Amino acid sequence: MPDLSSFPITKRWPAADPSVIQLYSFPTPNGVKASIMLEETGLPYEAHKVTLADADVKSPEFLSLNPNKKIPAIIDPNGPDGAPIGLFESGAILLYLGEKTGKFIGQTASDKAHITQWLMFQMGGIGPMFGQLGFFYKFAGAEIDDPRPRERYVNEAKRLLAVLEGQLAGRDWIAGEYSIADIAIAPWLRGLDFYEAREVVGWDDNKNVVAYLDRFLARPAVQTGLVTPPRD
Ligand SMILES: N[C@@H](CCC(=O)N[C@@H](CS)C(=O)NCC(=O)O)C(=O)O
Repeated sequence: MPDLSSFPITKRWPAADPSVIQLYSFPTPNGVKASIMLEETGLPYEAHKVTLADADVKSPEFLSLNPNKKIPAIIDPNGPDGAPIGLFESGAILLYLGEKTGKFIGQTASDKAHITQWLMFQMGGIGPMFGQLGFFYKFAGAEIDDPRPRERYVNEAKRLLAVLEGQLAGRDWIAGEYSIADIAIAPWLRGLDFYEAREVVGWDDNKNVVAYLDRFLARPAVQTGLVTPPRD
């Protein structure tokens, strides 16, 4: 049985079964990328709820695994070289689990490169820009009188949606086959609804994107991943 005692996070969130992947997460657009990927690959795992409250995500135990203090993070007891490995950053987790299983990362070198390209488009573009949109449109930033931050992120979200709309013309999935790029992108599209920002970004004008999100949400693994770990 693998020994995870060298990971201080396991003191606060103990592993019931240390032989399976330990997921530390909350069902947010970044968090569900990891749970959806674990569901899609069929890898055995155990999910621990780490809320966004400072007492959880900024606790010393959590930051022992992720010094950046953000979910998701994982420990794989059966890491490369037979040793346990801890990982944070949702994009890195998707790539790692993809490489581990050979699933959803493409078969040819060019497929892999394109899937990675769209994964990076989400990590560097959609995630940060939609996140700022949520802040300035719905959350604390909505109280700021200066309209420029809101306008900037609304326009940037519209621009990114248009990129997706074009790429999805004639394609079911962003890089051809269903991949980690879709697992990264689609939860953020769903997030626009949570931010109550669909109308302001012209969601309904992007027919390919609308159909794409429906297709994604219909997958059984996605439905389970979206509620793992449960909020309550
Ligand atoms: N680039 C990181 C971002 C992770 C992230 O922003 N996580 C948010 C939830 S979606 C979080 O933990 N927020 C808590 C906080 O900022 O205090 C990743 O993709 O894993």
